[in-house]
Amino acid sequence: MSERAAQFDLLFANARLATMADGYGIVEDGAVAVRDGRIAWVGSRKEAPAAAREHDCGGLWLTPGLIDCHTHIVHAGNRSDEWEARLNGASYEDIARQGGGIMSTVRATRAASEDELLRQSRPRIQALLAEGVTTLEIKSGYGLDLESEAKMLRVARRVGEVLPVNVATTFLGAHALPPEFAGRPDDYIGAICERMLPALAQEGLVDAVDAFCERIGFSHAQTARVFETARRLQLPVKLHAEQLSDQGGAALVAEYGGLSADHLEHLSPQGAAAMARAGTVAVLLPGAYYFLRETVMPPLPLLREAGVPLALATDCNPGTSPMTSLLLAMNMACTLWRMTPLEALRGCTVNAARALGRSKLGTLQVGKRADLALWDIARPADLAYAIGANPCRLVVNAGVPRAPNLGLPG
Ligand code: DI6
Ligand code: FE
Repeated sequence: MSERAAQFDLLFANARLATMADGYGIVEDGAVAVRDGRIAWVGSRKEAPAAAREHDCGGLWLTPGLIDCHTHIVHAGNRSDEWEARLNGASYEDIARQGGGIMSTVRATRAASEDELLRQSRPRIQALLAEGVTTLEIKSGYGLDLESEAKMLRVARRVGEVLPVNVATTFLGAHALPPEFAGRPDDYIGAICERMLPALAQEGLVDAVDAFCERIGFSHAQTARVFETARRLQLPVKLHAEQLSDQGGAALVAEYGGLSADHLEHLSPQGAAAMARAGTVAVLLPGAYYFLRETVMPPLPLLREAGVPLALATDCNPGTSPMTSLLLAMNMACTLWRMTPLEALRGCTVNAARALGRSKLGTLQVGKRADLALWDIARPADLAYAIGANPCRLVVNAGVPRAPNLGLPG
């Protein structure tokens, strides 16, 4: 081995690169060298350095690993029973009277042990990982008491230990009002601010803080109280904002320098302007839009005009987006909303990294974490174009290659 060879651990050679550094950032006949889990060199194969080992990419397309920046993927049970009942004519009231909806997921999640929660969540997460996802955000919000929220967040941390994925946790205690606080939402917000969030932050379980700011969730003023606590604990914030109505949530989260405002179907021009000024990312969630048969689209022309970075995510949850495919989210965003395939791919790479505040992720550039995905496609637009195909052939987590299906049968 020459002296130069020792400089790099592994060279991914003979690949077509979509670096996503600028636009698609295409490098035909490219190569990526890795050292200590980080990208150490990117360029044309002809100039590629020697490395201790070399992986021949066979002329396939290499992109940054995909990032799902908004999920509720750790939860117990599902709600296909309610969904079927509704399709057979049951009303929301019938279902609510039977204790259905979000509270049925809260009951199932509270009743599950950590092991059981992990066991049920694992196949959903593996489905994402099989499609090239290397970073995943996971929210709490189906526990709604200190012990159960801690359990969800510990399981989220364990996901990052037992599976090859980088996990960002988000505390979403202000997701729904737990039955113990019926009729007393301000008291529940008090419990979040005085007891729950400080304790969970102390245990190192919280990377960011979220809330559901909506008529059926928490008010602007209640959300602001949660954000004040987050600021005191030096935790970044994000928000489920303007999903069903305009509550001024986007401007509120921007005021707190928020990482992202998510959903945004009912965003106002003022909200978009505030996001642009603060650098708050718009995380769009086509799975929920589709599953709820929404008709008001997120205002893409407004967001583009204002210069707000656009990200996409699955919103994987049992009530409004039982979806475990980020590639499908890309297709839906292009088909339903006329996002471009370039916007969709940037939305699941560089802009999703930004929505998580992770500047070391999301592009193929020197110094970034070597999280990569290798695809058998003709061009990058194919990732958003195909419906139900999985062209992922190899995934790399911090420089370590793995089979997309983790080597599991089937
Ligand atoms: N917005 C949603 O669409 C989901 N949560 C949220 O804040 C719904 C979650 C559920 O129904 O379980
Ligand atoms: Fe959500």
